[in-house]
Amino acid sequence: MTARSSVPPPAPGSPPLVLYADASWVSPYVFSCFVALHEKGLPFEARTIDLDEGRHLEPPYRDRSLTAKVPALEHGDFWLTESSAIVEYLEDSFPLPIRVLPEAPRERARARQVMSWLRTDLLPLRRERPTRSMFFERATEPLSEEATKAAEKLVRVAEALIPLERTSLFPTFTVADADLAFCLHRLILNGHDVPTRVAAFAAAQWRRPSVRAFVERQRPA
Ligand SMILES: N[C@@H](CCC(=O)N[C@@H](CS)C(=O)NCC(=O)O)C(=O)O
Repeated sequence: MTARSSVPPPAPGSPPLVLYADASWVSPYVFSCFVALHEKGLPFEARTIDLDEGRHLEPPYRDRSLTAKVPALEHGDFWLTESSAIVEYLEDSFPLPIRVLPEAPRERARARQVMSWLRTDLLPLRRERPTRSMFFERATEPLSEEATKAAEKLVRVAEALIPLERTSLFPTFTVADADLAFCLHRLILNGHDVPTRVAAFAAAQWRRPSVRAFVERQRPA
C-alpha cells in the first residue's frame, strides 16, 4: 500500500476520505469514484494497491475491504467497496455543493441502469480493448466478431441515450456520463470510428477537469 498524493485537509466535521486505487490507475471502477470525489470537490487521499503483486488479497486490506477489490473508500471507521455503492454513498453523504447523480427518480434510475449495464455487459469488447490499451500500449489485433457486436451495441445504446441537442445524458453532469464516455474511449483511443454525435459526447466528457485529472495521472512505466 503506497500513499500517492499529498493529503489535503479533510472536509470540516468529516473524517478524512481515502480512495484505494490500482497502482496502474486503469480501473474503470476507480475512475468512477475518483471522478465523483473530484466533482464534489471533496479532499481525499489516494492510496494505491499493487494488484499484480496480490496486495489486495493480504490483510488488512482484504479484511477491511471485504471483497478484496479496488476501489475501496475509507471514511473514518467505515469501509466500502463496489464503485456504484461508493458513488451512491458519496452522493448521499455529500449531496452539496454538486450532485453527481440525478435527483428525479426516473433519471436516477436511468443513470443506475447505465452504470450497472456498463459494469456487467460488453465483456468481449472489454477484454479486447482493455483499459490498459487506453493508457499504455494501444491494442493491435482487430476486434473479433463478438467484440464487434459488443461495440455496435455500445454505440447503439449511446446513440439512443444521448439527446440530440446535448453532450450529456441528463441536463447536468452525472457519473453515468463519465462511465459511458470512459467505455466509448476503449474504442476511440484505439482508433475505431464512432458516429459524430457519440464522438462529440465522449469528447465533451473527456474534457471535464475531473476526468482530465484521472486521465493525466502519472502512471508507472
Ligand atoms: N464491481 C466492482 C468491480 C471491482 C473490480 O473488479 N476491480 C478490479 C480492478 S479493475 C480488482 O480489484 N481486481 C482484483 C481481483 O479481482 O482480484 C466495482 O464496481 O467496484
